[in-house]
Amino acid sequence: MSVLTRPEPTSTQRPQGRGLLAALAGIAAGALTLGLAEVLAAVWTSWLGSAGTSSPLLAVGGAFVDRTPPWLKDWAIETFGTADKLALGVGMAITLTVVCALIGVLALRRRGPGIGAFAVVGLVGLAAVYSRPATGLLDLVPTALGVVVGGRVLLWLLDRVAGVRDGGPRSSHHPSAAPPSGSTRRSVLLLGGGLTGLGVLGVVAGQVLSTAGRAVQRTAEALGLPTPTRTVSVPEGATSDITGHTPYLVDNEDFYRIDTALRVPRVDAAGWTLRVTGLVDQEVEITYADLLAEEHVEALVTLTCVSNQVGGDLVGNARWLGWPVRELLARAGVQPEADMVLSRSTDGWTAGTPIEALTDDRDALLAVAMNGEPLPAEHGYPVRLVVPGLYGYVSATKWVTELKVTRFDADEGYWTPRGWSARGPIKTASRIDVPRSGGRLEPDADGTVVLAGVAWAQHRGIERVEVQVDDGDWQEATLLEEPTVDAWRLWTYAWPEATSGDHQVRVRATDADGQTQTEESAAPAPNGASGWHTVDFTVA
Ligand SMILES: Nc1nc2c(c(=O)[nH]1)N[C@H]1C(S)=C(S)[C@@H](COP(=O)(O)O)O[C@H]1N2
Ligand SMILES: [Mo]
Repeated sequence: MSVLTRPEPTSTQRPQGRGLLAALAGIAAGALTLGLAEVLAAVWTSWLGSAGTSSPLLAVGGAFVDRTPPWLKDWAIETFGTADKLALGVGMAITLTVVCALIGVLALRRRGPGIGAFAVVGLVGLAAVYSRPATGLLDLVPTALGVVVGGRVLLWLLDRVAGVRDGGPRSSHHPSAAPPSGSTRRSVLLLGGGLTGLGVLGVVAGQVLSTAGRAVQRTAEALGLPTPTRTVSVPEGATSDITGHTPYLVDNEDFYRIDTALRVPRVDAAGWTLRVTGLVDQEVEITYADLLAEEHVEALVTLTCVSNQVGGDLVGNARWLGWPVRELLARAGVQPEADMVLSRSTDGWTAGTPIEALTDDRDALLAVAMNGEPLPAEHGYPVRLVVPGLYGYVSATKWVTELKVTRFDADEGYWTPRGWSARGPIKTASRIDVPRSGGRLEPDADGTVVLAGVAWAQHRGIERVEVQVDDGDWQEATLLEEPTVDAWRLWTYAWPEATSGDHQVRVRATDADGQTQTEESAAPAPNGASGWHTVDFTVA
């Protein structure tokens, strides 16, 4: 296309190429805003020790997570599994890029509304930061500075874009066509790209600085773990050596992780305290050293997430070391009208646990160690709750700092107003590990094929597991040893005279109260999935 055949651009009719440059200007301004804010926020939290969230990215993400409806949460966990946080990050990056690009284009045409839109996005970020738990006015500084600098950069870049004459790269071959302002498409591209890169670098640096900044777990290492007054061991007969069969104890590195924390809280045990408040005779506050001085016990407890789908892997078993919660509650003196404990973590998340589950004789623990190691940061260092028999969302508070003794009609845990039941006893469930869906099994010399899996009905125990191959009769599986009713139980089933070809297998468990899992399938919301896990496979 030739410059000569086109009308001279007027103030309302600009050359097309400028739109793209303006979009780039918007993206660069947005990236710089975030880069600056994230670096400042990292410094803010580690130097000033702010307990709040000053990072605009974390704040917006956190505010979004807090408002996620149950169906979206289910879908995200089903689609992305424990990579749901990464997916959220990618989604946010795409959205922000598009919004900033549009703002750039708008600002090129109409300066006032464009800058206004930029300010509005900045205000949304500020509002998100301010809405986070434990956040004060000072936490707004990184984002506010970022927005001011980003806004200026946007104006400055737009001036360069406006100075670019139509004709683009060609003009560089004709000295006479050089733009009077001295900016060329190329120079604006370089500037925009460079500033975007700088901003992205800042965002990355912010994340690195804020996670690497503070060393944790030093206190645990210095103080050492308490020696349990009661230990547990896993009998050999609780685990199988079948390839693909879940191990009785899940390694800390492999243990599922579910929480609303976009960045794992790094809590310094030296400054940690746990307060018991609410309907108690006297408030009690203990330090980490106080806690370690108490008589700890070991317990095997299987945690389960209410979002676990039938056959899913949001379930894991570990050996926990902790002090029974009932001892601490007794010290505070629970008043008779109380029926719930609202436990709160450093990041403001809460769980509402029926008080009986914390005061009866089960091993409800203030846990400090998992499988013989201080709690990993992801699993709640320095201290978390572990309560046999209840889904994690109503019991397993990580980074716990407060136990408020209260009533179900006065308080509710984090997930309750978001569409989940106030009470969450774990439903009896069973899963097939071998074969995997679509898997292929080799029969042994006498034509037997071995199936294997796991079943759980925490605090009740597993009495029976049955499998059904194709349309055959239900057959009883062999149950491995069950050292405690608070943890899952592994099972195996040797299918004799397996015929080669395609098959389907289903599993169902019966708990020690005699209740068999229902076939009726239910989604995780509001109180846990139900149905029989079914797997298609082939026998060679
Ligand atoms: N502070 C905090 N604790 C929390 C959560 C959370 O979002 N924040 N999620 C709970 C849920 S829903 C589950 S299933 C368990 C998971 O514990 P894990 O990540 O150690 O497996 O932690 C519970 N404790
Ligand atoms: Mo959960």
